[in-house]
Amino acid sequence: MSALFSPLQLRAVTLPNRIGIPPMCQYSARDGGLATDWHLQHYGSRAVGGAGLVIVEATAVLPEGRISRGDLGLWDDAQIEPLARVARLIASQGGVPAIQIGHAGRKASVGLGWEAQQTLTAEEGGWTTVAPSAVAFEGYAEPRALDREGISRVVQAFVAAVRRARQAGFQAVEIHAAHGYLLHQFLSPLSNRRDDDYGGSFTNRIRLTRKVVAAVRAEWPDTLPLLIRLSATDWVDGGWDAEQTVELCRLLKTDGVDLVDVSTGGLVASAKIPAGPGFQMPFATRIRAEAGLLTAAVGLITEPAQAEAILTEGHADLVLVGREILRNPFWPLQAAPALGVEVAWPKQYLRARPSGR
Ligand code: FNR
Ligand code: 531
Repeated sequence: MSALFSPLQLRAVTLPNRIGIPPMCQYSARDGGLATDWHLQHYGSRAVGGAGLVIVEATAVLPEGRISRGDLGLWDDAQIEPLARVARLIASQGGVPAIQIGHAGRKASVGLGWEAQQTLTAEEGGWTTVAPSAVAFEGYAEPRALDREGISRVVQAFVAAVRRARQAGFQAVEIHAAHGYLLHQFLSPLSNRRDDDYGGSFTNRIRLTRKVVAAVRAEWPDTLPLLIRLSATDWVDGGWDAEQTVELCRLLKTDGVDLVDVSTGGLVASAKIPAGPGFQMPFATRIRAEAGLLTAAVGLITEPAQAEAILTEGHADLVLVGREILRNPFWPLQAAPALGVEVAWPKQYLRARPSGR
């Protein structure tokens, strides 16, 4: 057997293998956050392709928390059934359906991924963004600092969103606290200039993330796993860094987080990120070793042997393969024989199996 094709137990949920698809915005929602046929084919084909965990893209807990007008949402009950179709299709193919929920904060209200990435004016359909402080992301509009009522509204919106995610049939939920979005904006001293108990010290800057985790954990069934995605570093001196990430993860373990999905960056547009094969993996290694939490490694993982080694060398418990699976939805089915493993093919496609059977 290979490590990559061994199951992973997360509370009452069993991933059939260690290959996950990380959340990747499709900017294809209609009418204010509703999933479409695009999402059905996009996620369905990749579930057919054999990924053990399929994490649906960043889904906004509030309309103003969307990155763009094309973002999915879970702020309204009408959004449940279109997403339930996606979750059912993923599960029907043997994959575990998960969804990432988040709030874009000061990085909200921009164009679709292939359009201009700057804050849209009201005439362009944009809105006033919010953040811990009135500090703009480079090149974006200045956000409004959230007051305590606004913070409480965000926490409650995460709770309502995971309740809807459960109704939609998702078996895991991932809190988006990475990539320079709202929760990360509170974590980093570069964006969080507050002088109340949500800003300044490490304890204050992690307060909102821990509040959201605690509230979501209390709402999400105890039998189901809770994941969080963190940016382990801002890649900027004086920013959020690996030491603070490890310290936060030690606390998140006590808060009931089951696995940390370890990314980096997104807070500072001009940060110099040393991207390369597995470049974020060392952070997953550290969290796994020093915080005693399961981790997912992600970032330019494209080869079966590379993915297998990440697991066998103890760097992470799950490997997330993003753009490579955009290019090739069937990457997992093709990775198996490369590692000497026989995996079940969809019956409809058996005659296409490489062995020609
Ligand atoms: C992403 N990524 C991303 N990350 C996240 O936390 N939520 C999201 O919704 C998205 N959306 C998204 C869209 C697209 C088109 C891309 C390419 C990426 C980041 C993604 O999950 C992953 O961390 C990176 O792509 C690095 O992994 P790969 O692609 O090198 O395997
Ligand atoms: C790509 C990205 C990856 C890592 C750091 C910063 C940015 N992003 C992230 C996405 C949106 C589109 C591309 C999200 O996290 C929602």
